[in-house]
Amino acid sequence: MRSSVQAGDDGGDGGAALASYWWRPLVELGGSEGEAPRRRVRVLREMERLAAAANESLDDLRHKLLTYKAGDLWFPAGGIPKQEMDIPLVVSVLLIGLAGAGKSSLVDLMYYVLGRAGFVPFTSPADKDGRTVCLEEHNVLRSMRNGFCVFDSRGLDRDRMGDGLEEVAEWMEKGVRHRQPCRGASLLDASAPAKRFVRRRVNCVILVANLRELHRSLLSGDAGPLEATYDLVHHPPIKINSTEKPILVLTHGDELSPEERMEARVKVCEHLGVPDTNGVYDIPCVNEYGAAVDEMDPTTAYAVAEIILRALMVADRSRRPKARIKDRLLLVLAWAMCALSAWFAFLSRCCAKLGRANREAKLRVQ
Ligand SMILES: Nc1nc2c(ncn2[C@@H]2O[C@H](COP(=O)(O)OP(=O)(O)OP(=O)(O)O)[C@@H](O)[C@H]2O)c(=O)[nH]1
Ligand SMILES: [Mg+2]
Repeated sequence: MRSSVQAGDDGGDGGAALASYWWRPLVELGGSEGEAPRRRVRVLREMERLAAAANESLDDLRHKLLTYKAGDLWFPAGGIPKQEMDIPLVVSVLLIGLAGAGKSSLVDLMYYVLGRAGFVPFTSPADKDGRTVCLEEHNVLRSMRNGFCVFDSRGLDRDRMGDGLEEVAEWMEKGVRHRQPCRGASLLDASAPAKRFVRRRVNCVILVANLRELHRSLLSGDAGPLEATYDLVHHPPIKINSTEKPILVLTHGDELSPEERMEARVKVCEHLGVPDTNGVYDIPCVNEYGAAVDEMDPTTAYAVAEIILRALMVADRSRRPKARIKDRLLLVLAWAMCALSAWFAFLSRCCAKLGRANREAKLRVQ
């Protein structure tokens, strides 16, 4: 991967550079037209930041991820040392979104950007329509020293959102496991559930949404995709902590014109009630030839690496202190006291009943 591409440098391949720096024509226009000029300027600045960072520090960021160990991004707060925090060996990041949003393509892109791309793609098991059928754990760094994994999931169906949200809540509560079948996938498509794989607690959620579909939804008045995405963004179980907004990845932006792409991002973020730059990324997962975006687009490569870093930060910063033996004993004691009081309540009820029956028998004899 080439990380030294100059921002705005055509490099002899005008088409690729145009796709990589799609927002540049809007900068030249001044970026102040439209309904929300300030928002547009913020997005333009954010794109320039990513382009500049890709130029300067993509390799550093990649190295940081390659050498990451769970807990590296934790920082001390509350006077509790790191060894007393509940830090798992492997941090788990879960990708969720509607069907066809681009989750599996994003996983592929992560392999391209962070690992060594191979001839065989790393996509998750899919059915005949290309839809993922089970949760799939990916070691996107392809390294045994890896401190995190990414779970790909089957997209939720818009017309069965209630069911989908319930399944997401289950993943968040009970954890996720490699090859765990997803709801809605036919059993024939799903591989046999592998009970031996480790169940992992989800430490961060990345929400993937199709920007082109949301843009259409805005224009056509069919609010379905927007509402379904809104429900997912604000689904309480996916909140890792109360202040953090979910990381939002907008895909399929390459299928819109620069003007539409900018307008869609600003309006979609407004509609979803999320900031339009902080924690939101516009990532084309495949290029115009249907191939994964690689060194032709350093801005996207950097954004992919930053998404993972952000997810790991969220995961490491939401650690809780380990339960101490004293706390566990107190918990056991509390349960024992509850059980004892329930037992005495039961006994007193029985005695009261017996006493009443006895009194009635005596009255009858008299
Ligand atoms: N042009 C373009 N196509 C994309 C992009 N992301 C994904 N696609 C295409 O969209 C289709 C669906 O992508 P997937 O990655 O399979 O979507 P998914 O979210 O995994 O879908 P499910 O497994 O059904 O939930 C594929 O044909 C991809 O090549 C993108 O950013 N731009
Ligand atoms: Mg998929």
